[in-house]
Formats: sequence, structure tokens, C-alpha cells
Amino acid sequence: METPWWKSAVFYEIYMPSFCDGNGDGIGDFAGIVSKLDELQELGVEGLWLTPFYLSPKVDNGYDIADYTTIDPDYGTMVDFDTFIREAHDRGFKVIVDLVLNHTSVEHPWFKESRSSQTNPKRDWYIWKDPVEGDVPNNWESFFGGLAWEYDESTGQYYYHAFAKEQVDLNWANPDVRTAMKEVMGFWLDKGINGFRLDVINFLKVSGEFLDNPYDAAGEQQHVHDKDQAGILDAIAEICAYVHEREGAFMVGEIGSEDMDVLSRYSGKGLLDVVFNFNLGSQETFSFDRLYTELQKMEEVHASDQVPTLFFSSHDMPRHISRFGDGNPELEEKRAKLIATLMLTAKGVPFLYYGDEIGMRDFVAETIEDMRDVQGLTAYQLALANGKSSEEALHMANAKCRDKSRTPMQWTEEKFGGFSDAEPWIGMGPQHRLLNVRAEKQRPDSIYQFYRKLIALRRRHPALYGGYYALMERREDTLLYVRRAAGEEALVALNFGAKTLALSSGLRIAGNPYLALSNYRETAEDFGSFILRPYEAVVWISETN
Ligand code: TEU
Ligand code: CA
Repeated sequence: METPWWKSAVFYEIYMPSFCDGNGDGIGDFAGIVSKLDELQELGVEGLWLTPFYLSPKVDNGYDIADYTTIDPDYGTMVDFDTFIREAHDRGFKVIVDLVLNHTSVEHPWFKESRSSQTNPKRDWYIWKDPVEGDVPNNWESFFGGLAWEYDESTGQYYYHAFAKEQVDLNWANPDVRTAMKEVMGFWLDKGINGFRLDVINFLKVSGEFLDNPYDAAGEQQHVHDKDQAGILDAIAEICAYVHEREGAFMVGEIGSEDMDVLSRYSGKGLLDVVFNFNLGSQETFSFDRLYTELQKMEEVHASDQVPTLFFSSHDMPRHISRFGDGNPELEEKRAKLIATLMLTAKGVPFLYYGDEIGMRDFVAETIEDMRDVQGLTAYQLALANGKSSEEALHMANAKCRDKSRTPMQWTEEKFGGFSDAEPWIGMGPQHRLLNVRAEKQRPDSIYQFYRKLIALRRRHPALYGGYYALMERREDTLLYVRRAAGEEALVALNFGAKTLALSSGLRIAGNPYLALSNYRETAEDFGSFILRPYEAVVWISETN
């Protein structure tokens, strides 16, 4: 059997409103993306993941869909979408689209019908419950803060929403919902897309008993009854069977779980191709011990037919360069290149987040008027309601706010970063006149140039994406692993610590290894006496026959 395309692809996440504005209204769109496809080809990525672009009131930037088969006018028209697909395919890209199956916008016609009366045929498409003693049905909390139940005056029942109250959870126990969603998936497959990124796919089912969720010692609610419920795999298997009928269609599921055993249930034969594992890349500050432990767990748990995912930033997470940063730009760049090397050469499917290739830094809202994210704004309102001052509330909101990594892509040193001629919908990231594609193309040792070299190297060497992988060992804060494919072997050494290490003793690699990549300018090219300097990343490769 031919190896599926996604096993060797480097994916690139495009946050729709922030990548490139083609019509000068300050919001990214399809025309803008098309104008940057050559740039992406130069970078070398192959899989493009687009965040939701469907008709939406955008309470949560499109993760609240009002019509699954219409393009939101902010992003263009269906003609623009078709042009994008054609232009992308002409350049050899694969396109995956982000689909939100768990919930719709309150403005979706299905919900409008559902809420119109208790006897409406679509009533059961959503999760409605009677009040219990004049109050909410149970204690379930929304992931954005506050309770997950909203009272509907006109019909006297509560509806369930795991996220914002404008994002209503569908009832996946109802077979009509499944059928409707399969039709949606078929619609986009017919349009030529190559797969889906499935939003919060482990949330599709909630416990039928609606028992209260417990709390941990710190008073945090544990989401025991509202995700990963019995029957969830049947629902996922049903949509996977449907999608996998199409040649090469790929499915990555977003599963938030700290438990690797839970995570690993969702992928494999008849199920999702891969799932996002947040535990590797989402640590708040950098810890090598934690990184090493997570890599070990990934090795132990993933069965042989399962492939992990590798990512350290996304539209829901602060950027890793800022999160792991210490204010020293030189060290931050070195560490970003270490992370890049790990992401692109360890076992797994890498997902690069737009802007990380130029070291874009996090944005922090200075006033509440600058804040856009519903999670941040909800935290602000809740803090005020709890009697906090507006200053304290802003501080608390910023801790939750996901705007940090959502600022416009920085193409040039111009006022709006070459993203748009008009004021963008969200503030510009810090230092954008310095950190941009144009400037970094001119600097030989920039993060951008490193990514370009690294991706090209990976494409040339199957050992770096396929074949054998062994997490060898750690020495101090250095991670070592070997990769092997027919005719070649690679050794990757990543020093996450500030100490210089002499490494040659005991390290073995077949053939005559040559230094294929380093994040330092001058590196000794003799494997026999190789030394790893602080924060150095190196890849040695040798031909073995
Ligand atoms: O994210 C789900 C999710 O788990 C996050 O919202 C997470 O709870 C939060 O970001 C923690 O800071 C997906 C999408 O990626 C996200 O953008 C959406 O807001 C969410 O689903 C609802 O559709
Ligand atoms: Ca636009």
C-alpha cells in the first residue's frame, strides 16, 4: 500500500482573519491567501489547515457556524474559495478545513427552529433540559467560564453550551444530526479538499445521566461527564468511515486530554488518522524534564499503527517563543530553532503555526477595547461581576485571552506589516517592523531561513519523517534520537541547556556522518569530536549503503 501523503507532510495553520487581507478591509481572506501561496511554497510546507471560514456571526471567530456550506463574506465568495483550492492544488498543496461538528451558532437555522417550540422536529437536535428546582439542570461549567446552561424564556428550558452561550451543542445521539453532518462533509470533499481538522471532537457526547461534575483539590471542575463519554467512538467511527471512502482524505481530531491512554483511543484503524496531543507543546514555561517525559509517554502509548502530532503553538495557545522566552532575543531565537528541529525531525506529523517561522511574539491587550477573544472578554465580565477592579479584571482577562497569537502576519516592515493597507481587525504584534518575512529573508541566520533549510532537508531525507525512530537518551539537558530509513541514518542532538557538552563518546551512527544542519554559524564538522554548545541543535546524516 502506498504511504499516505500526510505521513510526510509539514502542515501549516492559517488563522483566516490574520494571514493576508486581499480587499483592504483589515480582515484576512481567500484572495489574500492566494496572493501568498508562492511564499508558502518557498517556505516548503505542504499541508494547509484553514481555520473556519463558513458563514458566522464570529462570536468565536468562526467556531460558531451559522451555515456550513456558505463562505463568510468577510473571507470572500464560493468563487474565491474554488480559486484558492485550484491555485493551492496547482502548487502541490493539500488543504484541510476546520470543521466544528460539536456545536453551531445560535444563528444557525437549525437552532432557530429548535428553539421555536418544545415540539419542533429539530428540538432534539440540541441538548435541552428542564430546570431543576427552578435552577440549572446541573453544575457543568463552560470552557470559557461560567455555567454551560442558558435559559430560554420562551420555551422554559435550558440549552447546553460547552463554550460561549452563542455556541450551542448539538445532540449527536440523534441520527439526523449525524446524517446532516455527513452531508456537510461530503459537500466539502466534493469541492476537492483533502481532509478535515475536527474541532473538539471528543465533546460530541455528554453523559445521558447529566450527573454533576466533581472538583479537584484546587476547586477546578473536572470534566468527567461532558467529554470522552461512552459511545463517542461509534460516532467518530461513523464519520471516519464516511470520509475515508474518499481516496487520501485525512482527518486530524482535536482532543484535549492529559491522559495519553484516552488520547490514543481516538486514532488508528477505522478512526481518526491522528489526534492533537497538547501535552507536549503546551507547557506554560519551558521544562526539559517535562518535554522528555512527554516524548517518552508518546513512545510508550502509541501503538505501531498510530502516529503522533507535533506542535508548540496554535490559535488557542500563546506562541512558544514568547512562552518559553526570557527577554534575551538571541537565546529566544536559538530555542525557537531547537523546537523547530524537534517538531520537524522527531516522530510525528508537524503542525507549524503561521508566524512562528519568523519568530512573531505574543500581543498583550493594553485596554479592554483592544481585546477581541471571547474567552478573554468572558473572563473580564466574570471578574467584574465578582467585584474586581477594571485593572484587575483586565489582568485576569489577559491570562485567558487568546489574542496573543492571533495578530496579523508580518510580511514587511510597513505600518500594518504588509498584511493590509487598512487598520487590521486586531492590533499588530510587537516588533513587527523587525520581525517580518521580508527582513528575515535578508538575514542568513534568521528563524525564517532556518525553517526553510530544515523543511527542505526533511523533504530530501525520508529518515527524518518516515521509518525507524528511537528516542535514544538524554544527557544533561540534551535530547538525542536516531532516525533511519532505507539507505540513510540520522542522528539529532538538541541541547536545551546552557552547558557545553562533549558528546562523541558512546554515540554511534552508521556510515560517514556529515553535519546537515546546525543553529550555530560555525560548527565542527567532525563527528568523532563533536561538541554541543548551549542551545545548539544539530542533525547528522549518513548514507548507509
Ligand atoms: O478549542 C477547544 C479548546 O479546548 C479551547 O477552547 C481551550 O479550551 C481554550 O482555548 C483554552 O485556552 C477549539 C478551537 O480550537 C477554539 O478556537 C474554539 O474556541 C473552541 O474549540 C470552540 O469551538
Ligand atoms: Ca479582507
